[in-house]
This record gives sequence, structure tokens and C-alpha cells, in this order.
Amino acid sequence: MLYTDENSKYIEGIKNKALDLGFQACGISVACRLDREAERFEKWLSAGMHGTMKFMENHFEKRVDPRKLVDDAKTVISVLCNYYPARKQEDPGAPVLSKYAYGTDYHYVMKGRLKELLDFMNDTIGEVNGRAFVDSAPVLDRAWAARSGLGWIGKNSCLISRSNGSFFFIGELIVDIELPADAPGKDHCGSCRICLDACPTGAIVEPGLVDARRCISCLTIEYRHEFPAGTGSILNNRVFGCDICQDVCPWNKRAEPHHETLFEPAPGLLELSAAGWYEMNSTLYRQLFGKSAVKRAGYRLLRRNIDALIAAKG
Ligand code: B12
Ligand code: SF4
Ligand code: SF4
Repeated sequence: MLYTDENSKYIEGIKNKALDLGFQACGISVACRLDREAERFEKWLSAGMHGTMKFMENHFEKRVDPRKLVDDAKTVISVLCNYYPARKQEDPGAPVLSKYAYGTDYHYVMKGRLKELLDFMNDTIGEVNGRAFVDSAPVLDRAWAARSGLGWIGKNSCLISRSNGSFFFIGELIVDIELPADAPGKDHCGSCRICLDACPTGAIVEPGLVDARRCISCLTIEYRHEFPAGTGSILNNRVFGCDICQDVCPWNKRAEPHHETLFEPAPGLLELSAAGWYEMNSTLYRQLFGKSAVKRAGYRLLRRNIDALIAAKG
């Protein structure tokens, strides 16, 4: 379906439906090649900053141009899904788990809802073809959310929203209907550099660019090998993922807890003491992380991370 002024009448309905489905925000951008972002992405790859994440080398052109991913793509509809928890881990000495991994894996939670949004568009507009993405295919989620006016790319490289901070996931529908685009988000980092100074490994090598080889998130989630001796001492007691550059960001002082029951942690997870973590076995792992994003690492890597933290304590 082509764009006519008529199409703008659908915008309110689409955005309201996204909010009804539990998303915090929804924005629209024109599906095109991301030329500026492609340059940055190329620079990141050629400097080897993706480290052992070889999958990031695949499908370069698809990743920077959604029209190569979805037939006749015209529009990207981006959504945000808040995961900021109301409660944190109780034992301040316990290995720290990233907040995004407390509850059910976001891929499952968001994908079905994005498909519902697409169904809604088909019911109300007519035939709309498209696909739902949640970090599930080569798509530059943050770049699209920024273009869709949902926030800006902060110096910590996260997408930040003035009203929601950055503790949310990003997903999108790429569709073949033309819709009027929102204005891109404006930068509100200004002269702040708190995250650059707070990153314990110096992984934010320049504003907006993270060298994954140094990033604790990458080391604890994506790095699949045994750790070289001494790695535990740079993990800053992080057991899976790292939230430091977001925790320190002033825009997250405004973060409101989510109301998503699927993101609630398994019973006992936040109460687990340091000693309890150190004794993690496969039974407890299954009990606590059966549906969590921690399954991306699996029991073996989680255990590797815990052992590294124990070794660092000396
Ligand atoms: C690979 C990856 C990682 C890697 C590399 C991270 C990185 N910064 O690149 C590692 C494992 C380290 C990682 C860690 C985390 N990740 Co991650 N990750 C991804 C993934 C799969 C791809 C990101 C990517 O393409 N990186 C390559 C870089 C070069 O691209 P980029 O950061 O997207 O930046 C592009 C644009 O934003 C733009 N851009 C950026 N700055 C500027 C400035 C200007 C001037 C311009 C023109 C353009 C521009 O150009 C860039 C290149 O094209 C995305 C999902 C997806 N499909 O997008 C999730 C994603 C980025 N991750 C996410 C999350 C939640 C995290 C963690 C918070 C998890 C945790 N707690 O440990 C940390 C945060 C660490 C950090 N500070 O980035 C969320 C981010 C949500 C948000 N609010 O931003 C995403 C979007 C997943 C999702 N769908 O929700 N992640
Ligand atoms: S996630 Fe942690 S290690 Fe990675 S850039 Fe942010 S503060 Fe640094
Ligand atoms: S801490 Fe400061 S510089 Fe870093 S992302 Fe937040 S506002 Fe931007």
C-alpha cells in the first residue's frame, strides 16, 4: 500500500494499540539505507570491536538496509519495552545480575505482541505485509529507535529516552505501508561524560562506541571460551551482563518500574546470597533461569563466570 495523506489517520490507532499491548513508546521512520550508521558500524567491525561475536560480520547490507530484509519495506515502526525492576538483589555482596535478565526472556515477551500489532494493522488498514524483529535478525535496533524519535544514542551507546531512561528493550515491525515519519530524537547528553568515566574497563572508547572485547557484558554473555587467568578481577562482581554505564546515567534517575508480570524474577532469585550464588548447580540454575535470557549463556558459562568471581576474591 502506498503513502497518501490518508495514511496519517492510521498513526494514532497504531501508537495507541502499541501502548495497549504494553509497550512504553512507539515511533515511525522511513525504511532506507542507514548510510551514516553503516559507516560507524563498518568502523566498529574493521577495528575488531565485535571480538568473538562473529555473527556480527554476517549480512552487513541487510543490517544497514531493511529493504534487503523485508520485501517492499517502506516503514520501520519501533517500540520500547520497559524492564526496569521495582526490586534489586538483596545481598550487596552477591554476584550482580543484569536487570534485563531477571524475568522471562524479552524475545518471547515482545515478539508475540509485535505480531499482534501487525494483525491490528491488517484488521484496520487492509493488507499490510511485514515482519516483527526483536534482536532476532540483522537489524540496528538502536539506530531505528533513534530515527523514530524514541530517544537518542547516549555516549554509553544505549538508546535513551527523556521520559523513560534506557532500561528498555527495543523491537520493530518492518512493513510495506508508507506512513509519515516522526522527527529523530535529539541528543541530551550534552557535556556529561559520567558513563565514560564510570566504565570500569574503559570499554567506551569514544562517545557512543563500545569495544565489546573490553565490555563486561560481552565477556560474561557472549565470550564462549574459558577465561584467561585473572579475568574475574575485571568483572567487577558482574555475573551476567553489566548495567554500570546505565546505572550511573542521570536520565535513569527517572526510570519507573515496569508492570510486566513476565519480567518478574523467579522466586528466590533476588534473595540469593553471595554464598548461594557460589553454590549454584544445574538444578538451581534451571529453577531460577528456566525462561530467562541467562539461557543464552547456559549453565556452563554462568558457572564459569561465578568461578571467575570466586577466584577474584582470592
Ligand atoms: C551486539 C550487541 C551487544 C554487544 C555490543 C554492544 C554495542 N554497544 O555495540 C554487547 C554484548 C557488548 C552488548 C551489551 C549490551 N547490550 Co546489547 N546488543 C547487541 C545487538 C545484538 C547489536 C548491536 C550492534 O549492532 N552493535 C554494533 C554497534 C556499532 O551498533 P549500535 O550500538 O547499534 O550503534 C549504531 C547506531 O546506534 C548508530 N549510532 C550510534 N551512535 C551514533 C552517533 C551518531 C552521531 C550517529 C550518526 C549514529 C550513531 O550507529 C551505530 C552503528 O551503526 C543489539 C540488538 C540489535 N539487533 O541491534 C543489542 C542491544 C543493543 N543490546 C541491548 C542491551 C540491553 C544491552 C546491555 C544493556 C545488556 C547488559 N545489561 O549487559 C549491554 C549494554 C552495553 C552497552 N553500553 O552497549 C539493547 C539496548 C537497549 C537500549 N536501551 O539501548 C539492544 C538494542 C537489544 C534489544 N533489542 O533491546 N550488546
Ligand atoms: S556495560 Fe559495563 S563494561 Fe560494558 S561499556 Fe557499560 S559499563 Fe563498560
Ligand atoms: S551518563 Fe551522561 S554521557 Fe553517559 S549516556 Fe548518560 S547522559 Fe549521556
